[in-house]
Amino acid sequence: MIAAVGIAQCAPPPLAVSGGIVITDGYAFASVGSGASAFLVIANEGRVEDTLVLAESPAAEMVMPHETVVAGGAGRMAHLETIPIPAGGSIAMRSGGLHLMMSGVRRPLVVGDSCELVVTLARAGVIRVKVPVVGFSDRP
Ligand SMILES: [Cu+2]
Repeated sequence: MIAAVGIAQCAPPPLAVSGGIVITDGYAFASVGSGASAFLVIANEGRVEDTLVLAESPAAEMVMPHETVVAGGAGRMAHLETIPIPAGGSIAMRSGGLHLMMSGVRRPLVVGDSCELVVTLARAGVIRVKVPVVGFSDRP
């Protein structure tokens, strides 16, 4: 009980706040070959839906929003053109769900590094965040 309250009160500050959009809890996994994946929690505190329309990173040639869909016991990744962020709601990327797939990583992302991500929202515009690079075992 006490621990749960403590965690809630010690939530880290947002990575970015812009145009009603609040980005928290970002990280990227260490790269494997020229690929890596990155995760953000994007909340929309505004009264109208916003939409993630583009993701980029100076660390990679391409960043694509993906969603892992499990069908018949096998995971498959679907490319999403856009990700709606509902008014008053949020989307939480996680391993095995929504994620940002980085390909053509320019130099290896190593645990302890940080990585810049640039997301563009239809309403809030361009938002830059810096996220830590973590190991696979550091996250569920
Ligand atoms: Cu993917």
